[in-house]
Amino acid sequence: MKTIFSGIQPSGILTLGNYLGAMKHFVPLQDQFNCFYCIVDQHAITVPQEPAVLRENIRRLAALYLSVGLDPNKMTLFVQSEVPAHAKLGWIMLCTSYLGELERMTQFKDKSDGRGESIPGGLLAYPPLMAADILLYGTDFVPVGEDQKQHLELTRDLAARFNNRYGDIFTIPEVRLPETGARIMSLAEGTKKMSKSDPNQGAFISMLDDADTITKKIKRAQTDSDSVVRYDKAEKPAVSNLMTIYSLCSGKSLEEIEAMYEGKGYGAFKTELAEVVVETLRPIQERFEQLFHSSELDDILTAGAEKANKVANEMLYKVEKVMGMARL
Ligand code: ATP
Ligand code: LTN
Repeated sequence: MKTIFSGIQPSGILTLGNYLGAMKHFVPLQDQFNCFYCIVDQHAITVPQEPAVLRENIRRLAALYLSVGLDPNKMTLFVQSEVPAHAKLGWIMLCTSYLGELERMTQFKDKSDGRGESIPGGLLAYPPLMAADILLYGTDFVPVGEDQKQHLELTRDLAARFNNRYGDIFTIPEVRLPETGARIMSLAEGTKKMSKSDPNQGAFISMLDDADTITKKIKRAQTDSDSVVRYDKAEKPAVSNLMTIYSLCSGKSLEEIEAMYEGKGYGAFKTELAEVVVETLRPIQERFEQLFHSSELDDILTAGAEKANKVANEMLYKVEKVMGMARL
């Protein structure tokens, strides 16, 4: 059976972009693959986090993973910092990387922009840690949104570089992007990615927003002045983004949506879009409420870490052995 690995940062409450671009796709995979899904808290601390908030976000993310339909009997869910092999292989991968290739990463450039002399070193070291996450499990496929494609390419380069030097240790992983929804845009700016750490709360829909908030955010979402519900990514990025969200939440095609709102303007479109989004998130939010405070959640994470530690430690040992670090 082939192996899947993916991670999400507990750096805020997940957005509809995280759901449509990543999490939603994790669910059917659990029936066909050996899946590892990770709460990457060590990635989240590459920018400052408030301890109480981080703790809550880790738990929230764990509950959300399960609320969308991931089943602990079918996949392994765990917290990155509970599996020390990640940090250890992360260091080795950092030592395998070149400064030039790390500095070229778009996410590094975006997140370090405006920080002057105070760019956290972790932002630069982030992709080698991500490579370690993936390589520890002999991963074949990594389902992610489009923004992570570059990190996946680096992961492949690092794995190949290591294998060239030390022998065939790592599986070279492949990225799996969703056909649509790989890049859901901000509600405030149709050309910018929807991001959970956006300081403008109106720019994203959180998976835990209530119906009222969702409706308000969608009503205020950016559109354009021609009032035509038509999909045109270049000319009408904001409306096209809302249509993509509509399509992914309702199962209707973009053509059907265009036909439904022909001559009706944005008002009716936005009202019904809000309903479709609320209905998509409602069952997830109901399950979330039950899980968040349950001890079952702790048991699942404990069992997940145990299983992940076993697999990861085996790989780490192999790596350290070929490098001359493990005692024989
Ligand atoms: P942050 O804002 O803290 O950088 P993020 O919202 O980009 O976080 P991550 O935790 O880094 O979220 O990403 C989790 C997964 O969601 C990744 O697979 C990522 O590619 C995907 N993802 C994030 N934002 C979007 C988006 N706007 N559209 C589609 N997929 C997305
Ligand atoms: N870099 C990713 C989160 C992430 C990840 C991973 C995704 C960390 N480790 C391993 C896939 C596989 C992000 O910022 N979205």
